[in-house]
Amino acid sequence: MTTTQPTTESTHRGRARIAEPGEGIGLDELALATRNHGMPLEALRYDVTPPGLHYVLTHYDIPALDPGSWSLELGGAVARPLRLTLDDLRSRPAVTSRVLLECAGNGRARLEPRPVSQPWLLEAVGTAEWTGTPLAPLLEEAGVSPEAVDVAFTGADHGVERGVEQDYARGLPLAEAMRPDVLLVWGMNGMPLPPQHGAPLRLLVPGWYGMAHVKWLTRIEVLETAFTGFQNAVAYRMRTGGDDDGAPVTRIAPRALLAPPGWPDFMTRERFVHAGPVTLTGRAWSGRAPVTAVEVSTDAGTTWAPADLAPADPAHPHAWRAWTCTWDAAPGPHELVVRAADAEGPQPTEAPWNRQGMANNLVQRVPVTVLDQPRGR
Ligand SMILES: Nc1nc2c(c(=O)[nH]1)N[C@H]1C(S)=C(S)[C@@H](COP(=O)(O)O)O[C@H]1N2
Ligand SMILES: [Mo]
Repeated sequence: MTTTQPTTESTHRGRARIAEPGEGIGLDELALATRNHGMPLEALRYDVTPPGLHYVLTHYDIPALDPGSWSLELGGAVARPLRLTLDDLRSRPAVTSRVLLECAGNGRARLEPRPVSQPWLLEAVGTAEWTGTPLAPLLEEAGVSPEAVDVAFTGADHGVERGVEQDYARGLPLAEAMRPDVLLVWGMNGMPLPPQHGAPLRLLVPGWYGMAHVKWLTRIEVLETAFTGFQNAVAYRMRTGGDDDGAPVTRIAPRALLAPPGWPDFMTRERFVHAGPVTLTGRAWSGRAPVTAVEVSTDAGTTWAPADLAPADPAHPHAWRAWTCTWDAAPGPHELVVRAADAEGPQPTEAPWNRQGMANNLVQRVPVTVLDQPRGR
């Protein structure tokens, strides 16, 4: 396997494609959508997303790795390079941490014009209990160079993206890699990490969008210069024009989601409820600052009412928080809208567009038809 080649805008062959006005989702996007599934929004009811309901995003193929012969290399600008087997890692102090993951492309499919990529609506999210060992003590044992700036994490998966052949790799600023809550993870929800979530070992960077949590880890490399691989320099940037560098995608922007109430139409997913009091529930989160409020509108955003937000749980600062409110539903069509705010501000009600459809935390809108006939079959 070749290692990741440093890539810049001028050396990669293809740019992310933007759909033509009115162009529907294509078979290429459908192929990605069937491989990379979202979390059904009714699963917002669980504090911890049950196995198989957590979203999955894999750029290339799930690699074939034998946990018995697998090992992790920790090298680069360190005094003492390390090679660690899974048993070596599991014999170290273990931590279990409840952490939400969200793909940076969540919400992409609703952008106009649509960036052609994994066409997420709003389901690219989940919360799991991850078990692993903190990374910082391993970096300390290896002896990080005082000149170090970034740490590069490379996965065993290999593919081509916009003409660039690569192993999936991401660079993380050293200060983030040294955070005590950054883990090397081998367990998920009390079970071994499943293949699709990065077995035998993945990185966990609480608060950051999904791309930072490198799966199928094989190599950690301390760097004295900024990492310039494709997934940092080209992908995962907030580009608006064709040539601007764009700010890097980092921490998760605030979002609230509503577990769609009532029952759906099979094809349109339109929702129906009976008139009367309806309990609305959902979750809210932010990776950049604590969530301060959740508001709900039942008239398409004209008026807003505060929801009851569960208090922050100090044991789980990077999990989502439940919210609830009661809606006195009158017969007729309604549009429910929810928005979260954190200390840095609320979710936008207009989509801020960028070329790759990254970090779009536009508010969720849920059309609901309220029926006045009594409940029955
Ligand atoms: N090695 C590797 N790590 C990866 C990816 C990948 O394609 N390869 N995808 C990333 C992206 S974009 C996301 S959103 C998360 C998804 O993690 P999950 O599939 O466990 O939900 O994994 C990240 N880690
Ligand atoms: Mo992602």
